[in-house]
Amino acid sequence: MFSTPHFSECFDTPTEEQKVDELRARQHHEEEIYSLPRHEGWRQLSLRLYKGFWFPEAILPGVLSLRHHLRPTSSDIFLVSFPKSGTTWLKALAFAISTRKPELLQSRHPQDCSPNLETFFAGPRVPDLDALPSPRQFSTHIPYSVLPKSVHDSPCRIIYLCREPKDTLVSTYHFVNGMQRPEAAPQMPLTEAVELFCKGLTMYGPVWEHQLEYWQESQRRPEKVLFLKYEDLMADPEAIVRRMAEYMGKPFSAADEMNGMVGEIVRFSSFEKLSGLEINKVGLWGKEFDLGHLAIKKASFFRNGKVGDWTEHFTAEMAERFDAIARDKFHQSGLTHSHSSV
Ligand code: PAP
Repeated sequence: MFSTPHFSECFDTPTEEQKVDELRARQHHEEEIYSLPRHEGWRQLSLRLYKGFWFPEAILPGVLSLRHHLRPTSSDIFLVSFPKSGTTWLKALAFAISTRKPELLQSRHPQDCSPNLETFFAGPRVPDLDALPSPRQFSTHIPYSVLPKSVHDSPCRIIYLCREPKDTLVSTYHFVNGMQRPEAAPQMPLTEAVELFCKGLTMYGPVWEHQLEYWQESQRRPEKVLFLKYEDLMADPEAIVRRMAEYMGKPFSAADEMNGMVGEIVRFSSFEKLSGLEINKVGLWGKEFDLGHLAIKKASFFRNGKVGDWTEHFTAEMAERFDAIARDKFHQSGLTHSHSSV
């Protein structure tokens, strides 16, 4: 039985000894982070290059910490995506599939249904994940090659949601320009966002390598990685929800089918439904993780939720630039993006 995770229970009051150990580990991580190449684009958002990918500097302590501390169990499910690829949707669906209570999404922001691991670990305390009820669902944006070996080696499962990078860029562009902090940073023009994104200089970028790593692992070990596409989810949500449920070890029973459970999960997780709820419209998200400077508006996880919105923003040259990179990077991998041509 899946019960509600209480993230606060993962942070007991530390002993003096724990405090000293955590402080030492933190200082050690900071030294390592400050030695990494740095870039400041995207409205002064500081990025660091770690193992071939650009991580937000504020999150990197969490990445280093969880690489050290994370001990997955075989029943854990990791919901993984490149930022702005539909993580919120994936979390809502996975939560509703697990609980079989999609109506609970009316009183809970989907981002609060499963902790983002690197954010969870980025604060001053190391969370005790054993306090979370099993089966646990986590989310992360960490590339496959940067996940700890414990995740690679464990029978835990990964669901990866991939989105057409042009739509991901447009979503990122609006998200970053909508951020309240840093207050002084000017709005960013789209041309500059495209330039940085194509060079991989974006949160967890480059997107193409990110997607390719999970794609290749899903081909090698389909039991380990279920590779889904935002566009397929939009085209036939019920079919994808059934695949997810099977993969999560929670297939729908004849009674579920009779009761219209699949349709209810799709309906309660839909953009239209979620974006209209007060709980998803008002207030800031992220405050509880002691990362106040990263707190973002809850509403900013819902913009318009469309496939192909890039056609409203891109010139033909921008689109060709993206498509040329995809052709080059995905060459002979079998990975393609649907709905990608102008
Ligand atoms: P994150 O990476 O910060 O967690 P994420 O949820 O991946 O954010 O990205 C938000 C995008 O998913 C937004 O896309 P857009 O800017 O192109 O509109 C958001 O609208 C979209 N999204 C959120 N919820 C849903 C949903 N239920 N169905 C479809 N798209 C959704």
